[in-house]
Amino acid sequence: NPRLHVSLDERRSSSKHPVASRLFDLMIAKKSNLCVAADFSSFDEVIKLAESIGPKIVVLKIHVDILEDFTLAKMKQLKKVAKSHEFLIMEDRKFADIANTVHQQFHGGVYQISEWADLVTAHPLPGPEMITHMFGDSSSDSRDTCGCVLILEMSTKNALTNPDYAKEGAKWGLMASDVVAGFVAQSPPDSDFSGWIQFTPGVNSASKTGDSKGQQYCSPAEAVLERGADIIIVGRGLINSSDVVATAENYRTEGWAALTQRITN
Ligand code: S5P
Repeated sequence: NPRLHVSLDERRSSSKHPVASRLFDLMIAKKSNLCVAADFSSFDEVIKLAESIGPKIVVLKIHVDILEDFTLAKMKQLKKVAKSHEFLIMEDRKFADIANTVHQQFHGGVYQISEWADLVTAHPLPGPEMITHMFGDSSSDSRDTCGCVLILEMSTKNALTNPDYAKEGAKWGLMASDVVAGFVAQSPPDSDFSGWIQFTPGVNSASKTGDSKGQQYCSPAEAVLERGADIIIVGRGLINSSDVVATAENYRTEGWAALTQRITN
């Protein structure tokens, strides 16, 4: 797949979504393709982590619905940290309903996701109309401030996201280029469009097997060189380590070296 060897500068200029362009800029400036999954139940702990590893990451991924102490005031605090350390916030909501419902889940409720998320994940399962309409009509402000990240393939054992599903989802994602900034996958998509960004979760340097509950792991180098990851998503491999800053630096170095090697080869 030629897309894998295109420079980040070139990819930035072919990107069709402002959030994808911003993310390419951050990757280049910070020499980082690290996204950390801050899966804590305490928002204070998420903020503390973000303050310490902020300079090393380009995206902080959260699951807002596992936070026991969520308030919009604390989200404001996290947004401040994101602004000063220059990283994006991804809400891993994995929307998977009809557009009308997803639209309400995105803008409404207690979490007000559209107020603060730079990126939000969604399954292509409900079909292309959901993707096109999830943020609202084509004049909606959210289209410029938030990018959809489509879950084309999952990292788990026996996932139903087979190659046909991923291919169809990728096709729909490409048709909605004003909504979709990237995708989550375990292998590069068929398309050679290089303006969107591949996120690959299931990355852990310490565990080659998985978590005994279906999660499967590979190393940062394997994710980038063999699976096509532009950005590696690291959760427990980092957040449970005793020195998160040193661990973040290790993942950043290894991930970035692999990406540079892939592009120049
Ligand atoms: O296929 C997927 C998609 C995602 S977004 N597999 C995943 O594991 N994820 C997310 O990545 C998951 O929800 C979690 O937040 C993170 C992986 O965490 P880890 O602790 O296993 O590294």
